[in-house]
Amino acid sequence: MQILPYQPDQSGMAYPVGTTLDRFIKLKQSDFPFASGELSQLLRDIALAAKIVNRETNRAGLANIGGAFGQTNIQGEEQQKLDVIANIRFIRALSKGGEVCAIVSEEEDAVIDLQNSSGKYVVAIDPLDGSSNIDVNISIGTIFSIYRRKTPIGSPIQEEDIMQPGSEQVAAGYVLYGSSTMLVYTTGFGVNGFTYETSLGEFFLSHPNIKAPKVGKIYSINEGSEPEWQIGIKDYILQCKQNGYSSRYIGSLVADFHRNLLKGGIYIYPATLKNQSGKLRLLYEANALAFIAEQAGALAIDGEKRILEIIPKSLHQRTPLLIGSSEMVLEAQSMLQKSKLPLSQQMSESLEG
Ligand code: P6P
Repeated sequence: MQILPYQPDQSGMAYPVGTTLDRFIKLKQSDFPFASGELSQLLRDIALAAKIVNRETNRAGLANIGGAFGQTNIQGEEQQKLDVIANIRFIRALSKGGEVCAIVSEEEDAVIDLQNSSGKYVVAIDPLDGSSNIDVNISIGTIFSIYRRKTPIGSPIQEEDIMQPGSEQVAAGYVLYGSSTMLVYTTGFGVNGFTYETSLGEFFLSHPNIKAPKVGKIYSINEGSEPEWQIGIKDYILQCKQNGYSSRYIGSLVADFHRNLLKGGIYIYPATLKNQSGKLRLLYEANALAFIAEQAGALAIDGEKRILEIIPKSLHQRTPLLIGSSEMVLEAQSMLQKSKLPLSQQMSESLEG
């Protein structure tokens, strides 16, 4: 009888593609020498909620859960039914998992204190970003940041547990509900992407160790607000056009960010007259994507400084966001710095043309 050793054909892979998310989390747990598995369990809880939201998203057109919910959230944005469902699903999964003490959600005015005296982690989440695209079947996403609480476990939640700069994140990720559903996350040791196999109900490692190209030929910005851009943004986008770059903007941050991360490119949501601090929220959108970007060798700034350095001052505060390939972000930053005028003066000059 002949016995031959199993030879997996995974040449050069740090982790064999096809590894399930659960197995990968377990394999990577050793990155946290003193971890006792809570963060791993928390990541699994998020993945479970993502599977449920994925199912609801796919059924939206059939199960009468598409469309508007008839209320607006603290942002003054009309809540879509799936926004509300996703918010409930993620909060329920995080509260049942037992690892989380507090949640900041785009859909909730206040911080949710889970009254969990053993919870070590705080989660900031946008349960379903880009939800106005649901009715027209465009990709949407979930964005999450994970922090360790600062105050003693078991004591009342304090502002310092919540208002942490993005540099304090212990993990961050996004779920992209697109032509396939993907979960991409980092714990500070690189970025890995998992694709959901619906027939098996499992996420499988499909994009190990994602590294963003240092330069790309794609720029993502809403050209409709061009008259309100700062001069530096106008100059940079004009340069992109002169270089023959392609404009790709689908109005769904996670989808635009994910494409630029893989192919190279820059996404810009600048300060405008309508949104003087930008539109995107710091705690549960910009910080998470900035952590992932930097872990993948890309950059994320507010026009001047790293997103991850911003000290939050309010729960739902917004920030301008320039994120993507490092050389493109640096070029845009330098053009903003060249136009030394203060933001308001830049924009009024820009409006005067
Ligand atoms: P605008 C969706 O509402 C979102 O938060 C991002 O997903 C998207 O990139 C951006 O806003 C689109 O905003 O003003 O260009 O429609």
